[in-house]
Amino acid sequence: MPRQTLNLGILAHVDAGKTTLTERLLYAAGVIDEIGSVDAGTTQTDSLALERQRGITIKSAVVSFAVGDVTVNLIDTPGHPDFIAEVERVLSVLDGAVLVISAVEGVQPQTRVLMRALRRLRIPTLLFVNKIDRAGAGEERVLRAIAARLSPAVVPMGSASGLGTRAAGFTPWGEADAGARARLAEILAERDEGILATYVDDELGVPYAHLRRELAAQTRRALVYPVFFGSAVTGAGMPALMAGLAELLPAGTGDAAGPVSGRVFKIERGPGGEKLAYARMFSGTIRTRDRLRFSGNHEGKVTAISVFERGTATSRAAVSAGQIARLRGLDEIQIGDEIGERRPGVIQPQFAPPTLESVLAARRPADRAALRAALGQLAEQDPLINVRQSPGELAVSLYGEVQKEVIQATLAADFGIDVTFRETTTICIERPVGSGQAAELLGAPGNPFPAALGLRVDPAPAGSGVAFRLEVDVRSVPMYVYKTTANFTAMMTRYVAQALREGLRGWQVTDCTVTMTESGYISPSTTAAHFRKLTPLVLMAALDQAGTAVCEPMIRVNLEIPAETTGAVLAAVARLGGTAGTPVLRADLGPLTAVPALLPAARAQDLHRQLPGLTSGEGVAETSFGGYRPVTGPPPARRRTLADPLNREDYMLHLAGRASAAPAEQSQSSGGR
Ligand SMILES: Nc1nc2c(ncn2[C@@H]2O[C@H](COP(=O)(O)OP(=O)(O)OP(=O)(O)O)[C@@H](O)[C@H]2O)c(=O)[nH]1
Ligand SMILES: [Mg+2]
Repeated sequence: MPRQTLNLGILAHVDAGKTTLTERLLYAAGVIDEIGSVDAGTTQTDSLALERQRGITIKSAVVSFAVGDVTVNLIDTPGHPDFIAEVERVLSVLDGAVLVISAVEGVQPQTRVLMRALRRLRIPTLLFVNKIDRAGAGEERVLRAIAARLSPAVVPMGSASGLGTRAAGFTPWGEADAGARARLAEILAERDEGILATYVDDELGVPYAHLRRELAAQTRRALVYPVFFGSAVTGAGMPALMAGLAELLPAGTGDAAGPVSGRVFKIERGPGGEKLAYARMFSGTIRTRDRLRFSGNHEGKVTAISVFERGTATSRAAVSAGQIARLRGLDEIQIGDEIGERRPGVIQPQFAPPTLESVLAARRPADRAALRAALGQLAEQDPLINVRQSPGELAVSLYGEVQKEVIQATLAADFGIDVTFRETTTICIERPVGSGQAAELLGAPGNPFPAALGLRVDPAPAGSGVAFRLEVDVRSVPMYVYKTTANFTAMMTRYVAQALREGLRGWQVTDCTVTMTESGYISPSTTAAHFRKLTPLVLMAALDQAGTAVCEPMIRVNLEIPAETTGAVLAAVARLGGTAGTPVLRADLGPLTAVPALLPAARAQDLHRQLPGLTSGEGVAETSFGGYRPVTGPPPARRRTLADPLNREDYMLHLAGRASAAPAEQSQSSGGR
C-alpha cells in the first residue's frame, strides 16, 4: 500500500508560534538535528532574507516529515493580516489544519478570521494552544475563550500542568480518566445517535476505542475540534499533537492511476530565474517530460519534478495523487491554475480583497523599465497586488503598510531597484445604479467594426459580482470563429470582465448582470478581435446610461470597551465617518461593553490608533471586512490604465456627437480604428 499523505496547513494570528512549532515538529520527527529559531533567523520555513531579518513569516513554505505511515506536508503560513492572500491560496489544497493559539494572548482577532474560514470550508482542524511555558499562560481561560469565540464543539485532549514555567507539560487523557471520557462521550453524542443511546443509559457504557474512532470521524468531518496544549520552544505536548495528526486528520493516498488533477498554490523563481510551480495533486500521476494542460487552454512540458520528503524538496521522476509537487518548465503557469481535469465546484474567496493602493516610482529614472518587469514577477507570486499601469504611473494594490515595506525591501534586495511610494489611498468600486442599454449594429454609421453587438447592464445584489447572459439567437453568433455557443459565452464573459475593470470613474465595476441583446457578423470578415474590441465600447455606453455609484470599502469593527468610555468612543466613531450599533453588556466580557461599528476602511486605522487613549488601554477592536458603501460627497476618480487599446473617452465623445451631429461627421469620426 502506498504511503498516506496529509497536506497540513499551520495557521494562526501573527507571532502565535507557527514557524517555531514547524521547526519543533521537524525536530521531533527526526528531520533536523538542531532546532533553528525565529529570533536568530535560522528556521527551515522562514528562509527568505527578509523573513529572517524581520522575524516574521511573509510567504507560505512547505516542509515534510513522517508520523508513522503518514507523510505530512506541512505548509507554514504568515499570520500578519497584510499577508492573508498567502493563506487564501493555501486553503484550497489542504486536507487538514492546525490552528495555533497563544496560551498567553488567547484568541486573537486573526484567530477568529482564520477559524471562520476553516469552518466555512469544513477543513478538519486541530487547535494547538502554544506557549504554555510563558508567564501568564492560561488553560481554563483559553478554553473558555475558544468555546465562546471559535466554536462550542471543542474537545480538550488532555490537561496542562506547570503553566508559565519551563517545566510546563501536557498529559493526554486516556481510557482511565472517567471525567474526561464522560465529557468526550457527551460531545460526540450530540452528533451521533448510537453514542447518544448508549450514553443516556450509562455515561461510561460506550467502549473507549469506539469513542476514539468516533472522535476521529467527527474531526474529519469538521464537526468537532480537538484541543492540544504545549510549547513549541520546550517541546512539551509534541508527542500528543503528532499522534493527533495521524489519528484524527484525514491522510489519504488518492487515485494515482486516475486522471491528472492538481492545483497551483505558490509560484517561485529558482536560482537561475526559472519558474517553479508548487502544486497539490488531487488525482493521477505526472512524470517528467509529460505535456500538461492547465488553466483551460495553456499547455507546457514538465522538465523537472521535486516532491517533499524528509524536510525539503527532492528530485523525482514522478509525482502522484496526494503529494505536493514542485514543477519546473511550465513557463505560462499561474497561481491558482488547475492542472489537468478541473475539480468541480467554484473556489470562493474566503477573505476580503486588498482595500488600499499606492503609486510607486523608481528613484533612478533609468530603472523604470526594470521596475515594471520586477513588479510583473512579484505579481506572479501574488496576483492580488494587481499592478496597474496608467500613463506615467505604476500602482499596486495593498493590504497594509507592512506589505508595502516588504515590497520596497524586496525590490531593493532582489532587483536592486530603489523605489518610493506615494501616499496610500483606498480602492473603490463602481456599482450600476440603474439599467442601461447600448448597441452597435452591422453597417451602422460610426460602427468601427464589421460586427454587431448589443449589451444591457442591470444592477445586481451587493456582493454578487458580475454575471453574463446570452439573449440572442445562436444563429447570429459566428460559429466559424467560436465553434460552440459555450465557447462564445466563455469568451464574451472574459471580454466583459476585462471591460468592467474600469468603469465610468476608473474603478472596477461589479454587482451587475450584463446581457447580450444583439449579435451579428459578416462571414468571413468578422473575427474574434472585433467582438473583443467592440465589447468595452458598447459596455461603456450602456454603463453611461445606467450610471454608477462609486462605493468605498468599509471595515466592520467589534469594539469591546469599558462601559464608562462608550460615549467618547461613539463620538470618535462618528468623527471618523462611521456608524455604531447599540452597545451591549455581555456577561462573558466582564466589565466591558460590546459595540459594533462600521467605518470607512480609510479611517479604521485611525480608530485603532485612538482607542488606547480613549479607553485607558482597556479597549480592544476586532476588525473584519464590511463590504462597500456609496461614498458621500464628490465621487473620487482613478487614473485609467494603458491596458485599453481603444480610447473609450474618445468613443463616448463620438457617441455624444452621433446623437447630435450630422451623419457625414459621424462616419468621419469613426475612421482610423
Ligand atoms: N516562550 C515561548 N515562546 C514561543 C513559543 N513559540 C514561539 N515563541 C516565540 O514567539 C515568537 C514568534 O514565533 P514565530 O514562530 O515566529 O511565530 P509565527 O506564528 O510563525 O509568526 P508569523 O509567521 O510572523 O505570523 C518568537 O519570538 C518565538 O521564539 C513557545 O512555545 N514558548
Ligand atoms: Mg511564522
